[in-house]
Amino acid sequence: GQPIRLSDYRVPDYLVDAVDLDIHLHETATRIRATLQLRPNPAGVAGAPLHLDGDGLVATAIALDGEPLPLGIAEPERLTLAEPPRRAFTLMVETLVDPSANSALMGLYRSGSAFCTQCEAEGFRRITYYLDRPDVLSVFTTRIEAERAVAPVLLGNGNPVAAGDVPGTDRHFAVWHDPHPKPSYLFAIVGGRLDVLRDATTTGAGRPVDLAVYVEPGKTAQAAYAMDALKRAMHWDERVFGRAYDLDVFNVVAVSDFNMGAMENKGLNIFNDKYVLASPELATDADYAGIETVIAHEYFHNWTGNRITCRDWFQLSLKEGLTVYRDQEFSADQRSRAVKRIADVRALRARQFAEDGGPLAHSVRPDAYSEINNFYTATIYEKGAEIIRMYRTLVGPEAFDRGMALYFDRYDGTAATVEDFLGCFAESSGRDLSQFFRWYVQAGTPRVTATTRYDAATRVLTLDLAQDTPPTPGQPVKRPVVVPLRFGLVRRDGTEQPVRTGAEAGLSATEHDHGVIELSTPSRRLRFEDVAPGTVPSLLRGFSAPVRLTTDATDADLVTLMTHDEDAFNRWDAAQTVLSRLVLAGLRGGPAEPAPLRAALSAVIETGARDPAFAAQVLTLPAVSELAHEIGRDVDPDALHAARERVRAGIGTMLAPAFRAVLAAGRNAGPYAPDAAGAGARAFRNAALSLLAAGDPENGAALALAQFDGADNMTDRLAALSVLGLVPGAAREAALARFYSDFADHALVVDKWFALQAAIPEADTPERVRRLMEHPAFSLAVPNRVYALIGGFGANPTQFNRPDGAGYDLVASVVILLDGKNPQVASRLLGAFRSWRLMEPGRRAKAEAALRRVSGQPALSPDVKDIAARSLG
Ligand code: HT7
Ligand code: ZN
Repeated sequence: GQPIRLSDYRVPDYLVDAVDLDIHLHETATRIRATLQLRPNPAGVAGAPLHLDGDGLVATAIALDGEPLPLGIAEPERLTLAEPPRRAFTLMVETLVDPSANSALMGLYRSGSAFCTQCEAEGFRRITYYLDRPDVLSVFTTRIEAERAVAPVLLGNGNPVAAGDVPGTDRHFAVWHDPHPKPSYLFAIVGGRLDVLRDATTTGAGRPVDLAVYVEPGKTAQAAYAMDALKRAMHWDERVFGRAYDLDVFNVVAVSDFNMGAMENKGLNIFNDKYVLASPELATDADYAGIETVIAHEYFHNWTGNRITCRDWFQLSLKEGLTVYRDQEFSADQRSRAVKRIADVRALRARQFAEDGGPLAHSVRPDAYSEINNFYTATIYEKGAEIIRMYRTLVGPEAFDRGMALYFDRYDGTAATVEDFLGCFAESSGRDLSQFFRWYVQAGTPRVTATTRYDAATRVLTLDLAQDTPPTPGQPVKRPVVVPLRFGLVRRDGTEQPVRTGAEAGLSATEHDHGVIELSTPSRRLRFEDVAPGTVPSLLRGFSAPVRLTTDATDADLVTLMTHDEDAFNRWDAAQTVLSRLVLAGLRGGPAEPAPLRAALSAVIETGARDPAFAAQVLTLPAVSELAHEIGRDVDPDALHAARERVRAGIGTMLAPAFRAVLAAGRNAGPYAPDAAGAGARAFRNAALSLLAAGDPENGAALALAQFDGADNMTDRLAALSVLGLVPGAAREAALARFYSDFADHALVVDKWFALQAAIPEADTPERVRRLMEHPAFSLAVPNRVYALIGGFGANPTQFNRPDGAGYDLVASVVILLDGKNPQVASRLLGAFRSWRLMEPGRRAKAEAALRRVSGQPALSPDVKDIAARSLG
């Protein structure tokens, strides 16, 4: 269809004051009676026709103020009242839907034996006709009725107000009322046979809140960590942002069929069970961290998304970027702040920079879209979160806190825009933030270059900074953005060189006080006086802006930063830069010996006893996909992967004794606990194991096999299996077979087994993946299975990007096969092609042919059509 444009936004002509829903759940014929209290919007067009959105709906009855209307006014995609009353009126519509036939998992559908809903972005219109747009806020009351045996649990938004049996039948009902006006995308119900883990908390103001996590029967023990994370998130939001919960109950439901991670429906969060269920035997440390993050994220939406929602979907980052920022801060407070930052930046560079540098690049506030479901992206979420972090860096923590408080105060109960949000910080700081707004409207990752010149005679260090943003689709010309560069000067002896303010340095007093250079022009020169020889500027500390920074630092300078920088993020980043330089040098046929890093890496390993999580991050090289973006063109991923493995092998060999000592020391580790300390120690040992195995595969495989056999937790077991995964042979296949037979009953663990095999960098992997698609545990109908096996394969740099095109063909074929059933999952899989233009010409031609095969299919969904077209465009 036609793209939707921000410039076409108009206020709705009608408002809905109240919605009453009466839902009779049935596996194949659920009846929904919706009674809407409507009135003309004084700000809209008087006497305009009323168009309610539908998506594949069938109406069985319609009445206006109690008078029946002809069913002909309802088509599958819309219901029209040509001349609605010019006063408040009541519209009743009855629809009939088949949840069992709903394979797209949008609207009302079945997951296992439960009924559940997913309404964001436009799923409510698959349940009933409605003004399905986020700026229409209404008070919802929902009555749900079902056979008691089919659905003993009946949940809705808000507070429970009534429940009971339907006399003379085997049916029962529950009534839920949500006093907070909300848009339809936050509506939800759940019905089914579910077990529940209960708990309770009290807000600072004394409101008691009943908490519940609903899971498939028999799994409540696996919900304990999610419940714990929920309570911590609730307390944190009160303490840090002053936001308290606002209902009597908070329910979380875990389902196994879900297109994304989770959904923040008011008072009734629905989760992909992957982000709820955990036990030491079945979940890894990364899974636990993911649960903590996603539970917090959905809970935090209660204020950033629900109480204050988005005026339209162009404002999606208003809630998503801000809520990601909040969950990142929460996790940073729960764990190591530096390590959390490193992990977030690694993910940002891998996913968001890749998106921003390819054909799917779009701005954080797009001005047009053809399929909103395709805009739940790393740019909206992660780059959006970086923008929030930059506000804080620029205006300082106090003005940031005042701006947030102003936002909550002023916009509570409304549907807001990113301009509204920015206005709060302009007001709280007294600053003009109009140039800063470019971060929302300009796509692409800005490049910042730093060039230094040191004059030994005058002891003056000159720093020249420059910025530019490469063109992105539809935005050929870019303007300079405001780049906050947190910085310091590190002397060769490790001490911090004091920085002076004043005209000679070119730094403003604010910049000096904040320790932040604001680069808002194409270039800028700074002069630092009385600087000791060998002093290195440390720029972009804490990754203070989402940019690609290139400096003229020598390897020795980087080792200085790696060893001495007071900023842990930059210590890590300096190491990453040296390591990626090594890989790229090896790729060009030059020497790629890690010897110059021996002392610095040894020191990292030594400090690993104190900060193992940080050490593990230093010992993990940039991913092939990240290195590919650094190279920028004509990439041969086989050669790149091989060069990266050679560097890993070199480090593994050079530091083998130290790594063996790390492994030996870990043998006495106590019982498993999913806390930051335990997770850090395991990450460190497993990084050591992985590098040892890179240096000496035979010995590494033996060590990995021993760890695989002896592990008492999934983290160590899976880490060992992935090391084995890189060593072809019978031992690997036997371990894989044993892993499957031990965990065949645990679908989320079987997903790890699928993903691990899909990641094997060997020529027969496509064949293996095709075979696994026939495995009884695989199903194209379950998003988690598809993401694990096909999504996992799409992230395999050498096999997805095979020179013969077989990898591209495999993913393209699955996309085509899946599109008719679940367009959202199909279009996410197609995202694997986001970096195809980086490849050398042979691969590029194969990728393009596969994309053309997809785009040439008849009857494609809007989701896949949009991604295919933009990928080729
Ligand atoms: N706000 C939620 C988005 C979401 C979603 C969007 C489209 C299709 C299915 C979906 N499930 C969840 C998730 C979040 O950011 O919290
Ligand atoms: Zn979200």
